[in-house]
Amino acid sequence: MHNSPLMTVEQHILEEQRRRFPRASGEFSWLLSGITYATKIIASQVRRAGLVNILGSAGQTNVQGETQQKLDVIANQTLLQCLGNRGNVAIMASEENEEPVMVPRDFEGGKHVVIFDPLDGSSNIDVNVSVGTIFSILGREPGQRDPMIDVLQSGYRQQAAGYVVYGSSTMLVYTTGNGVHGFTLDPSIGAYLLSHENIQMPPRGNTYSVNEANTDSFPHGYRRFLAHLRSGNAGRAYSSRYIGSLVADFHRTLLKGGIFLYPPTKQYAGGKLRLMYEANPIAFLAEQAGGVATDGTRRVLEIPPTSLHQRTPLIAGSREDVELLMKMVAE
Ligand code: P6P
Repeated sequence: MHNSPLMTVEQHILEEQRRRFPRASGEFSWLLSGITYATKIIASQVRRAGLVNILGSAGQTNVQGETQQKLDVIANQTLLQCLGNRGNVAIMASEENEEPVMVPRDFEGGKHVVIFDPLDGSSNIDVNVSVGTIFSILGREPGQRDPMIDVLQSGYRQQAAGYVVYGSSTMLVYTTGNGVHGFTLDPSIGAYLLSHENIQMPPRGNTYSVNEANTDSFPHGYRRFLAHLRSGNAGRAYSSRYIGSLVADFHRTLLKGGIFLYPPTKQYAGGKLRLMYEANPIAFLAEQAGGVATDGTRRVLEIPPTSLHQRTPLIAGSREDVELLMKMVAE
């Protein structure tokens, strides 16, 4: 039983920054508190989605050509507002915006770029399935230049990354390159409290997570790998778990081990998931928790970005499971 109150995420971020950068000004912590604040607002909207009739599409379509759910729009606007007033964010890039958004007042001096998927898996909202917010924070040298130079940085350059999963509880999971830590929102006090310190992914799991409806169009190595897991000759029995919401599927993989896969398919020959605001943050977390994240052949964090909304295959999970997949894909 804790004899002192659990640590809040803001305290944790501040202490982590001070430990690593003794002269830290706290400005990075201030930036991250913009994300925690925005996600508390989003959580309150998600929790009431069925009650205030904000379900159903906003009648608009986003850059992905998908019908925007009203909550998508609300989540996106909330993040843009909460991050736009931090004073140290120069550029924001969102799944919901075709182009990056420059913060007029801080574009000159801002030292950070924040890239996010405001409400990933939003098509699941109407059926009350967990959805999530995914974010990635990059550094930039202050100064005027093409914002795409600052945005299109490889994943290994991320300063921080994380997600909030709006599930049976609301949980924030983040890393600044010093391990992965989880915080559960206590709605009674509106604070994210440390609940999962230094999350480590088991070296091998017993769950695979993939949309099996696409199996016939997966490259051969993927089909061999999945058949091997199902064969009973994999040394342990595997279960299949797939929610169709990346944050929820990865969160389970992070905590329990196993492997999440979104391979190339007939419809998405280059993969469906987005590199900059889905695969890169997830890959940073996976590696920081002792796991592996690949596009099937190379490390996700080393994929050179060429456009903001580019897609990639994503396989992330326990080291032994992912390395076996990569071996079979290479054969
Ligand atoms: P499929 C949700 O739309 C999403 O972007 C991810 O959250 C999820 O992992 C994936 O797409 C599900 O795609 O083709 O299996 O429905």
